[in-house]
Amino acid sequence: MSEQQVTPSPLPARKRILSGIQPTGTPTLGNYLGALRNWALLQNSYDCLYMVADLHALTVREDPAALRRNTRELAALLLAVGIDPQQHVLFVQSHVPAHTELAWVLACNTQFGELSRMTQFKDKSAKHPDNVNAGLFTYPVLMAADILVYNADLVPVGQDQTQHLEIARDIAGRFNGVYGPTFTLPEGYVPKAGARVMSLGDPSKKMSKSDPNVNSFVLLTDNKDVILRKFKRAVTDSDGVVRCDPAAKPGVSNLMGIYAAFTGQTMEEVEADFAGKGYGDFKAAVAETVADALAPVQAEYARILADKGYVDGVLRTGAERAARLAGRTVRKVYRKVGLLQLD
Ligand code: ATP
Ligand code: LTN
Repeated sequence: MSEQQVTPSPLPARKRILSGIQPTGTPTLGNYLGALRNWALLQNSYDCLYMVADLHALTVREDPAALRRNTRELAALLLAVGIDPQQHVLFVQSHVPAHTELAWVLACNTQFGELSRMTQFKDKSAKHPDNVNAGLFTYPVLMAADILVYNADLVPVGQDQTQHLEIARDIAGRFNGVYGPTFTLPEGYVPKAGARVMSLGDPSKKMSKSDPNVNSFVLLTDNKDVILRKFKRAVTDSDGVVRCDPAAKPGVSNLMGIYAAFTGQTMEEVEADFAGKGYGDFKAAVAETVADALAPVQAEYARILADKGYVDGVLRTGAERAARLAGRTVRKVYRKVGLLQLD
């Protein structure tokens, strides 16, 4: 009897993820719930490229030494939240020149009018009226290049970035229409809970790591005492009932959203658990939950940051792997748009 040779059918190629975070300071609870936590979770189902977006950080004035320090620390923090640099690619944006190379070509295929509609541009130029630079305006083009240069299928981000994703899709679709199929149209992945964590000091604004009011955000590196204090001071209202109503009770609803994002509960379940209890008890419970969830990340962070050589090694390997993938796309795009290539 002859033995039959069974050739295993190849595993279907996994879809690809790309996402980035700016090294403009230590990440907040908003960054964690809106993006970083999902970055870690999605590693089981996708091939992931995660990037520290240092070039994007230059759109606001940064102290050079602080930017350098923040970049390495952010990479360490990404490792601490569970990014696996063996299975996936972790790198720094400026280490892969293909991003800026592609960004120029995409800029020449993006209209002034569509960039003028970006709400982040309007918000950031209002915040820094003395520095409304061209980079702030073309920011979404570089972000589109970050995504398209890897032909990413999925981009996990918080809600504030969905408009930038839309423009990336528009640019990709238009380019494909003019030059033939080139780019994958990326989809956004915005979490159900925690997509838009609001400021603890002003719940009409999103929590942001560059907010000058340090009580408006919880940093991933804040210790338990600080976390308890910040939640205690969080702006709520005077009606004293733990009930979700984002329009009438934005502060309480935001705290409930944070709590639910960690416990996995629905808003109704949170309401039921705190029925008849005051804001003091509720805020303490939110703070405890957050502090307990962050404690293991903080311990890992301290351990990893102590080994600068390890972090830099990860980033060096990551940049090489990313550059190989991205370089291919840039060569293809340069050829398609008619830039002369010598043999
Ligand atoms: P900056 O304050 O410098 O503008 P940021 O805190 O908004 O920074 P980014 O680096 O721009 O942070 O964003 C990293 C990721 O975190 C993005 O996916 C973004 O959508 C997400 N994110 C930022 N803020 C929040 C928030 N308040 N709630 C949920 N997700 C958020
Ligand atoms: N603009 C993003 C950071 C960012 C990004 C990206 C996110 C830069 N490049 C590519 C997703 C994909 C922000 O969070 N402000």
